[in-house]
Amino acid sequence: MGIAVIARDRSVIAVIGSVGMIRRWAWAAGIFVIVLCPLGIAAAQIAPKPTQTQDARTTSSELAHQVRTEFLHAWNGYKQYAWGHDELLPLSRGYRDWYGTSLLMTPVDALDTMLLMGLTEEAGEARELIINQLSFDKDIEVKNFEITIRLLGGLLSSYQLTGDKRLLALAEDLGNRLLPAFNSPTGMPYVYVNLKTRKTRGAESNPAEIGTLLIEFGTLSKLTGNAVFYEKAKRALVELYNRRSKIRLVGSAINVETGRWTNTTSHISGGIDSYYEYLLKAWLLFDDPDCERMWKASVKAVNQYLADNVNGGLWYARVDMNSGKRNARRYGALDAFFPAVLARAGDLDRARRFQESAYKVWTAFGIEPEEVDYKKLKIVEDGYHLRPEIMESSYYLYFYTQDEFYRQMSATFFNDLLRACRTDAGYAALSNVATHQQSDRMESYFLAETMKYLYLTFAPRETVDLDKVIFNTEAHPIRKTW
Ligand code: DMJ
Repeated sequence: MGIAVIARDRSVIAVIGSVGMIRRWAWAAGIFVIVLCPLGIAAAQIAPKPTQTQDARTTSSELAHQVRTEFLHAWNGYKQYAWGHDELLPLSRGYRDWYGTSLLMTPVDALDTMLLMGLTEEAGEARELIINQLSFDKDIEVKNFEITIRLLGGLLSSYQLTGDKRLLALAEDLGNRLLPAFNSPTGMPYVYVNLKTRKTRGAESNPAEIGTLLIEFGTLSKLTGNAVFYEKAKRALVELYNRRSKIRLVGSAINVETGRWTNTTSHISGGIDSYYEYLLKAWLLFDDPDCERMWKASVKAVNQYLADNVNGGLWYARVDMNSGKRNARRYGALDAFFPAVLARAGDLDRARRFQESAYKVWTAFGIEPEEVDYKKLKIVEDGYHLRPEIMESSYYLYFYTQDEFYRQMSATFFNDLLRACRTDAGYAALSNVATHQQSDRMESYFLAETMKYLYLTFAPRETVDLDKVIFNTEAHPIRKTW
């Protein structure tokens, strides 16, 4: 399938006319423009905003339509081969359940994407499946972090979008079952908790798993009126922040019982990444002044000690949290979340520069490897796990700059995904970006995040107003209704 590429030519940008034009464009593209409302989805109240020519509009509406079609292709694969299970196996056409029994990871993760895309029938089917089949009364030991960002986040956002109280009831039940994870001597959560027996395990954790809970637990408090969820997740975040080094950095592993760091390497990559994201977003979502203070001090330290200018590009290195001494020059696919966070915080200059570095990695290899040495531009880990972060950042940058360059980037990402990862049943990760060898995995975040951020980049700006909605780290949109 051929994808048109939008030229980077700001001179073609012109103010266009009326609300009616945008509506007609959206309608022709099969896009259902929706506005996130306190509870439920309202018909669009479209402000006359976009500044595009007819050509750019047509191209982006076509791309939005194609992304939606490809989302459906993957969802239909799930329906056909994995219905009722956690994940589709896109090569063997089977399914995978994370814990031997299903928690409906894919339907819960994908539901709000369907709602945003206007896939009403599919959303209805997924919602019924969730209401009828999802039970957390299971004797399984789950990862607190993953279940929080994917399931708790997904249930809360879908509740806000539909107003279906049964989704909130499921979220509250899940929240109560996860709460014992916080019962450590420091208040920082254990990695695992049994949903039935409430037994916990795993004292060795990291900043991402400890510090990426407040958006979901905090929202649960606001929506149920039970403050305990907010208090526990906030305490965990503060306890972690309080253990920062003298130069205000955190390490990559910490023991939640002793409170001691067991790995002092600092970076913005997997294992730390979304801790920073939640400091910023919890401040914005809850107007929490402690989070504001912690975010500002942390991002300053990251930009002071980790930022690394190499060959004219901005990168973020790995350094020792105590000395600031550089350990390695690595860029990972997960690091690509950072331009989005910087853009949301208003630092468009660093956001643009770091995204250009990320794009350079993607285009150097035709698709993004899991990890590279950015000085030598050499692969360290050669898989691609259908990750969304680089698309997330081009979406934020497009939203805040309206620079067509970012739509062009996202068109490249989409085109490369089609070329390398599409299978007859869905989309597959790659075990090797050079050979395009596919592996039998389609993580639920592919439908929750990767396809959502691609779609939103090409859909009308009003589909989601980034100034009013906070996406959790799994791309579940949360709206401040309190
Ligand atoms: C997702 O589950 C979340 O985005 C998380 O923050 C990081 N890992 C995956 C996507 O790569």
